[in-house]
Amino acid sequence: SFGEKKSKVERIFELMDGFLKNDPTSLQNDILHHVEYTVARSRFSFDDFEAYQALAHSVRDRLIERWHDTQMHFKRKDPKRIYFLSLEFLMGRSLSNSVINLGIRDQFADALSQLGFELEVLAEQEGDAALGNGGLARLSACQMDSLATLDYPAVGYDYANQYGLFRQVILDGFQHEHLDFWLNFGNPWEIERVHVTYPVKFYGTVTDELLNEENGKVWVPKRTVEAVAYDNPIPGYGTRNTINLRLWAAKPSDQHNMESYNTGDYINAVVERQRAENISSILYPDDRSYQGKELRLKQQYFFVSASVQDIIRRFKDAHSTFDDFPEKVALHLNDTHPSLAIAEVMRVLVDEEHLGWNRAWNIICNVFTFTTHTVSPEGLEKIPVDLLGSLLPRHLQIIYDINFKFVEELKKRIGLDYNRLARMSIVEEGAVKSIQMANLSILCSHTVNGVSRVHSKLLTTKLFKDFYELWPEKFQYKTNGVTQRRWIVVSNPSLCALISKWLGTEDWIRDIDHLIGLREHAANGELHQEWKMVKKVNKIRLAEYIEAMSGLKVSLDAMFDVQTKRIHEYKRQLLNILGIIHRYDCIKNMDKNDRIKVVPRVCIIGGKAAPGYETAKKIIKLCHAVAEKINNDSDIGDLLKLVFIPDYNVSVAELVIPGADISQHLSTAGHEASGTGSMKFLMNGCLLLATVDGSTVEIIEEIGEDNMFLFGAKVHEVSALREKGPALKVPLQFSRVVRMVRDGYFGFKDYFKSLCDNIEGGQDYYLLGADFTSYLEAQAAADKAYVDQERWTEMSILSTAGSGRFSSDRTVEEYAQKTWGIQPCRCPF
Ligand code: 475
Repeated sequence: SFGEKKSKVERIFELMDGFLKNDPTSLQNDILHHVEYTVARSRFSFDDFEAYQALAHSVRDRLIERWHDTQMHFKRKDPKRIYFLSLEFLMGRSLSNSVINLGIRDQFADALSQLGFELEVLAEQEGDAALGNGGLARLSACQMDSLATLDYPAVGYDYANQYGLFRQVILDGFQHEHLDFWLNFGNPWEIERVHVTYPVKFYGTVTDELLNEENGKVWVPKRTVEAVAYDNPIPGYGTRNTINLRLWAAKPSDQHNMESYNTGDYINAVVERQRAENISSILYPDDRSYQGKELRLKQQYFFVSASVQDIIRRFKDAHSTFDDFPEKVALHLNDTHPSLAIAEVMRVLVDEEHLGWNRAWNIICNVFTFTTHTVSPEGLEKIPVDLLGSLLPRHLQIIYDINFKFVEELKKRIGLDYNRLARMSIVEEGAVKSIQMANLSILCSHTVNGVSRVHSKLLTTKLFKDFYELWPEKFQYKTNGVTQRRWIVVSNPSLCALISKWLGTEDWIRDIDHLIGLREHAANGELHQEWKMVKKVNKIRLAEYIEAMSGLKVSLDAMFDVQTKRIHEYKRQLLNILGIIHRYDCIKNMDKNDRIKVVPRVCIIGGKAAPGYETAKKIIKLCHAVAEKINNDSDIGDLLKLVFIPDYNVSVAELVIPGADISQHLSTAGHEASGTGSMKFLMNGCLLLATVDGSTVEIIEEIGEDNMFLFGAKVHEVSALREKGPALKVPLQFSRVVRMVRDGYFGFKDYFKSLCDNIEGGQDYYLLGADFTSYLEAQAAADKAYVDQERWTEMSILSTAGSGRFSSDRTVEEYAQKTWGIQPCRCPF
């Protein structure tokens, strides 16, 4: 009866009221409870790792509570949701971020200290969730944090990799890739949902049988894999909202390969079943090239299919017709990697929901949005038709049908310009006939985004010019941003406290516009003192890390000069190393009086190379070879040191970035779509030495040229320089340092030969020689500025003060309004 029900509900709420209190005793109770019953260690003896696990579970409980409230609230309000599909999320660690966003950091710290533990020490026990490669993947993570904080009804989707990005181990200066067993000790931040599963189907044939007059077809798949949901709650800051990152793990399906069982081949059937799990076992460690590998395609379809089923199930729970699907659903393609979702939604609507082609197509064109992170045509994803046709025969048909209608329409609009038709066609007729996923994504998305202004210009004038001319209104750009929660509050607590003190408020953590208020104090001597102290604290932390890692002692008086990011020729770590060789060479040739004037430097380089990228691996080796020489030269002492930081990942970045005085962003102009590392350094009061590329253009507008060190050819100058080929003049200093490498001054003469060949004799595609002089000038300007510590500190304060525009809160707000058409949906407290 109703009365009984009501009392049951009341009882439940009464009980829940007693849960999860945040006073020290309750927190300690919770932690000990998890030590005893979750981790199953004795409360009389548990180490830091076990304490971390128990702590993590206590935090997780609090996340789950808010997660439930948020999901219930979304369900009730049924707002338009943004579904963020991305093959990569580089989340890093969760503990510190969670307790800060939940607003219970200090309470936990107190509770732990009474138990004899330090929150910071326990936080170090956590492994990184490295489900991604580089910029694109970390951007997804920052955007999730902003979506949660700004109360947007968002869900992130990806597959659950068992091994994240490889762990980089350096042996004798060479990179080795080791498996990252990050899940071996369990992952308290994810919640297994054994009841949320969907079958994902592969292979097979499409019958000719028509389902209806509008081309619905029957696909008879041959293999089925089960997708099981793993939910990762993402808490917002200053809100109860906690959104979901849902990752799909592949499990063998009951229907899987039944035939083998029936033929009595039991062992093979079991082995075969194991293979299903391979789909979600590994992350492709390459962040540029596409090799058309079947496993990669399987991963893409696997996560896309499960996500689409989940999205449609949720929609159908609340709606009886698909007509309002576009009012309730925004589907975002984070690069082309998830773009099979287009064909999958089309397939479900036509073949399973029987909407008919035109109605389905109309829906498609109103729900998809797309962001590309690429600048070069070689970076565009192409899937060989043979591969797609064998794995997903029905999807290939659908893509062909979409293309046929598109090309017919196009002919009417642009006439029989066959070159242009071929460029725009989704199907590329080449040596290997393939599907151009970018063309598919542009055609089917109502909004196409670049990630900075320069990038957008390149897209509309070069890469996607043909499409831009057809649909200029589709093209937008949103300059990337990063979250100040992770990149200041979590990673730099001293700076966080200092900013709040001088602004007189913590509001900037949620509303970044306040940060600009620091500008008026930029010349204040008292702030300078405190600002320098904070930098020093962070430099000490970094210096201790360097010493623990490499045994190298570095001087805190030196300028800490950092370049950390994936290793790529276009990012020109080689230019940095050649600059360091030049600096070394100059110091060696100086007399005593001049040496006194040298500004001491600690040059720090870090980043992973894709395992198959030989040139990038040689650059890592060269860095070590040069470091070996310089660091062991007693003649040089503290004037110059070079350190390679291995295994650069999110948690290493959290340590390195706050400790940097200056950071380098050296991409040849026109090659970095945006760059987001620079924004993190900027927030941490680190000066930038950079080319005018990617989002540096916008950074200049905020910080001012006078407060940065800019150099190098501009985007519009690059092609003319390249055309000069061998006639391009390079400075003597450049030839001299390259010769040192060539002649074996740092050893490994033969091994480094190709690196030298790549940048000399008209081969210098990335223009290291052409930019060398202005690079050295920018470095000299930095040295000069560093001598005047007050001026330097002012520039540092102005860097932080001007970094507000580069918060992912601003980026996400723009996406919400101009691309996704979504509204905040705040969970009441
Ligand atoms: C850009 N990764 C940065 C950043 O927009 C930009 C590609 C293929 C497969 C796996 N990963 C990738 C990228 O393309 C990538 O990380 N791109 C980067 O995206 C965010 O700031 O300039 O290079």
